[in-house]
Amino acid sequence: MMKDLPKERLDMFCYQCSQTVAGNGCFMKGICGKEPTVARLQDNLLFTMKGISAYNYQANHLGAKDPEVDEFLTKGLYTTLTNVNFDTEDLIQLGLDAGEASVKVMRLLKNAHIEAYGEPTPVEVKVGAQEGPAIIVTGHDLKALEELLKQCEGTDVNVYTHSEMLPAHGYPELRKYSSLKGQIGGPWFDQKEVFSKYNAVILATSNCVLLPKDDYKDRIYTSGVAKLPCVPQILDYNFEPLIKQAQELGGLEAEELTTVTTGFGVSTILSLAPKIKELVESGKIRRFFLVGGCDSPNPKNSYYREFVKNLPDDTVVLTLACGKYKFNDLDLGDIEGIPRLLDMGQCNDAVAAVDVALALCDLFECELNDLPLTIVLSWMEQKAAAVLWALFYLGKKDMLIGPILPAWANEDIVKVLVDNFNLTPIGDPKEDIKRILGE
Ligand code: SF4
Ligand code: SF3
Repeated sequence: MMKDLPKERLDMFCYQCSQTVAGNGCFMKGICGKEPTVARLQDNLLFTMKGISAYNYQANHLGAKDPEVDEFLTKGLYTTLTNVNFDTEDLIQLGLDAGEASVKVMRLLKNAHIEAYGEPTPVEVKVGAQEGPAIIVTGHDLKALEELLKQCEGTDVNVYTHSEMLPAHGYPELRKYSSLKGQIGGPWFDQKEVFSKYNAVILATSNCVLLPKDDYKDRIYTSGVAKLPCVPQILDYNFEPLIKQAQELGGLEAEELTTVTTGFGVSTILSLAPKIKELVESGKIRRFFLVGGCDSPNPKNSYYREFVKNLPDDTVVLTLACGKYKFNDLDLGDIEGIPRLLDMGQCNDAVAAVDVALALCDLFECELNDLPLTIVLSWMEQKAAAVLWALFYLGKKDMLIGPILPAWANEDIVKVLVDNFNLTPIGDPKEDIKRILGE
């Protein structure tokens, strides 16, 4: 059994060809000559490409395509085939090329979202149930949400966002629908509890859907790429069965509401550029932090709440993706009208944060790594690898990453990332803040 294998035999794992050891798997250098670091860099490339594919899929569904991204995915996949590429240096370069493709695909998707729904603007979203029949939409697919909202108009069905769907409220052409009522729940992993608790129909539109519990498996649907056993998948955007079932369920009872703010687009933030410049130059804003990525139930993820909570008042936090749920209930106040917590959207909106950073570089006439900006990432799944390599491709150094280092990175790979980018694992939040601020 796996658990009885000595640790040193798990240097790598590959079972992609018939020469694999004992018909089982190569746990150390394969008979083909593949070294553990090569095997792991191939895995890294695969995981990064899976992330790129997720964003590409969403962009393609909005009619946006980039042949260079498609070309890279084909080349990258072929590279990981048996006996094609044994070159460590080249596989690191391919990781950076994947980062470039990742920037391109995130930009493609961001532009497609803006073209379809307008640029996000800040909005206060009601959190909690309001009276009436309800559909809760989770995942990343704004197109599925739009089609559902259109079909709910003129009915008594309320639509709520969950997890990565929260940023939808920021888009003017989505929030114009009166059926878009608010937000229920938090990050992806609370879904079993939340979907059990609320007597609503659920639509899961992308990754980060979990196998349903019995108590809601007959009122959950998927769309797009998401699929669950014995659960109907809507492939033609015809959401009539969901609307009908939501009405039959009878609806939710009103509960006490809270609010959360999202929707800080690049234009909104850059409209504040002259004020930001003045505040930075007068020392009233000391540093910017981009704290974002995936949330997970790992207790180590509480680091991110503690980190944000303990930041001094002269710092500003940009955030995105579901990692924000660790701290987006905190009231961080503002610095002379500039909010200290700016939610920029979904994980793919990392490119919007990059655009803000590059615009700040222009404003302060400096390079990316000279900007008073520290990136603190949390990762859970493989889209985060695409975002991480996008940031490496852009040359961003001194990032922190947690809650753990990616398991596919061995010592050799970590050394490359530390030597070239000074990538650092998260530690103690207060100590990390002191070190970053040079206190
Ligand atoms: Fe083993 Fe190489 Fe075949 Fe992978 S490709 S299973 S490392 S022999
Ligand atoms: Fe979250 Fe999946 Fe990564 Fe899109 S919803 S960020 S984990």
